[in-house]
Amino acid sequence: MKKNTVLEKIERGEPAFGFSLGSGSPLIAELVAHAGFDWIWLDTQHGYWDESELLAALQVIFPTDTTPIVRPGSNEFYRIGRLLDAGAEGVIVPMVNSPEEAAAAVYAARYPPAGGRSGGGARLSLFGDDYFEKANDEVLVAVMIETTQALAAVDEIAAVPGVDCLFIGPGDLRAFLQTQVGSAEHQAAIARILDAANNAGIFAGFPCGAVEDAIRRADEGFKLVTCASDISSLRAGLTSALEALGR
Ligand code: 3PY
Ligand code: MG
Repeated sequence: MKKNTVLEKIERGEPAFGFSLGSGSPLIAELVAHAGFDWIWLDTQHGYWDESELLAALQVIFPTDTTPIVRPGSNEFYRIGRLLDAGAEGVIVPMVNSPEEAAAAVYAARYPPAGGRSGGGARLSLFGDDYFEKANDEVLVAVMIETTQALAAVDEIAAVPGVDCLFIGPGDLRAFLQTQVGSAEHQAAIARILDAANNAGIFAGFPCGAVEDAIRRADEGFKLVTCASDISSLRAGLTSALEALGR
């Protein structure tokens, strides 16, 4: 089976730097996939992907060395299975608030006996004849810790077998904590989640909007980080062009 190069990198102790896509454009996915990031985050929770655009994006990412990881809109069994059947090499499941919800995400993403994922999906033959034997080791399962409920149960969530990564949702965490990004409380929550992942022998992830933040988070020990997004890059380009025009 095609190796998950993000997992390989993280197993070597290195961070994997990604780029987030929400615009729903396979063209942009193709350009980013050839640019040289370790992974692409295709966000179907807050991004604008429909099913056929997402499939087209996974098809153009496939021949590159970039690993596609998809955020489903919800922690839903058939949704997660469909994303993996389409060729996602991992899922980042939003709003996972309890060990039971983490176990449900694992159940959807892993074949028996580790889970209950249903077998099927024509594209999977492209990954190799041994896909069904190897997929449980190669598919990355990240659960998002982004509520006070999840924070209170973070050690139990981290201990759920089959969870690879605790992925922080800093924006939602800020809202649930009723605080500001960067406040002492926000920072303590982030540190608490990183510790929980490390103590459980798994890794943690962080979505960053700027490459300097991604490098800082990687230095702190986060392994699965994004550096920027299509929308933020477009906005930055627009702002600098307009500034140059004096507008
Ligand atoms: C959050 O900050 O809540 C996220 O989900 C980031 O994508
Ligand atoms: Mg969120």
